[in-house]
Amino acid sequence: MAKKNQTLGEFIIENQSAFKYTSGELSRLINSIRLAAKVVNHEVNKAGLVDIIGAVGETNIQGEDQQKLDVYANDIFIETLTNRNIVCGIASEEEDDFITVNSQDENHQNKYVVLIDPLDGSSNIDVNVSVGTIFSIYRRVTPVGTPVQMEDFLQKGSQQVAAGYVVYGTSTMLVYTTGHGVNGFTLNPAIGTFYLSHPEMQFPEDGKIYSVNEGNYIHFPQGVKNYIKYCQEEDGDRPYTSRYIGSLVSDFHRNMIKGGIYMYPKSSKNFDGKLRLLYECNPMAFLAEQANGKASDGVQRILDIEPKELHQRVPFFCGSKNMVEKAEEFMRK
Ligand code: AHM
Ligand code: MG
Repeated sequence: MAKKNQTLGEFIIENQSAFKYTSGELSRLINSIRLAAKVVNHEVNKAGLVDIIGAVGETNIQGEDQQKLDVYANDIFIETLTNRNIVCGIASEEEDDFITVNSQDENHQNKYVVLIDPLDGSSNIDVNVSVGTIFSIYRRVTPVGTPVQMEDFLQKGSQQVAAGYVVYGTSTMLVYTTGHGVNGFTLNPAIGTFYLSHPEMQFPEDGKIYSVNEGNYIHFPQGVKNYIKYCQEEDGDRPYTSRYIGSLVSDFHRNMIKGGIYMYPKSSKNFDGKLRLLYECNPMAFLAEQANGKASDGVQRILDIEPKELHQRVPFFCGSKNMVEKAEEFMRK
């Protein structure tokens, strides 16, 4: 049972027995993500000081090279997961291929793979808007003791054992699920501890917010255009409010708390939409379903899609159940 003000560390230990396999490996893995999140948070918070501490590609006054934040976040997550010898493989938005974690001393004994988008929405960094990290965790399907294979990463979203995100916002939060609901933890930056602040998070069944990049409107399929017009019509609780940060994690987080739908449809410019199935849509879809919401590509449940490649893109409609169903209804017409 989630208790408010519990620390994330305590929560992980207390809930370990709820996992299907209780070797403690998944707990250690979530603990490493917690650690990497704190390190990245520290760096993200300094981003505005770029004129003072030096820009990307420059050497700062202490003689340190300044790195682009998405590259930095990628390195931190990979380093943390690799050094602690916890996973057998990692795939990242920042890497063309998956990384085999070569645990020589343990001979590929690790059972989990992690897929991450280390810094989603990173174009927002320059303007001091919230960004996030998204992660997705699976048990490998190939035998332990052998190097990890592509098929370990190309699993359907329904096979995820855990997923979550970190939002580096007005406060920094880590929100995750292991298939037993969704819990949100807020970082107290003064002491570097995450506390349970949002136990058992749920999407309201209905919402009043729609989030979509309307600049792409003329390129959207007719069903999507009609749904957007429906959102804008005066009728009952409509028109809805439009809110689009352009940072998936933040848009999702707000919609989960307030009720809403996030959409990144296909368009005549991007036939498969923009977002990546494995490390953006699947983890968000798992969280959405665990929080009583829904996620679809417009036709099909996201978590049922059979992945074909690591960086595959899919159209994405995610949020309050009744809103996603309504959008699907428009797209079927
Ligand atoms: P990124 O992984 O390159 O940061 O792109 C993903 C982001 C999402 O966070 C956001 O919702 C979307 O791209 C915004 O795209 P657009 O600017 O096309 O509306
Ligand atoms: Mg991304």
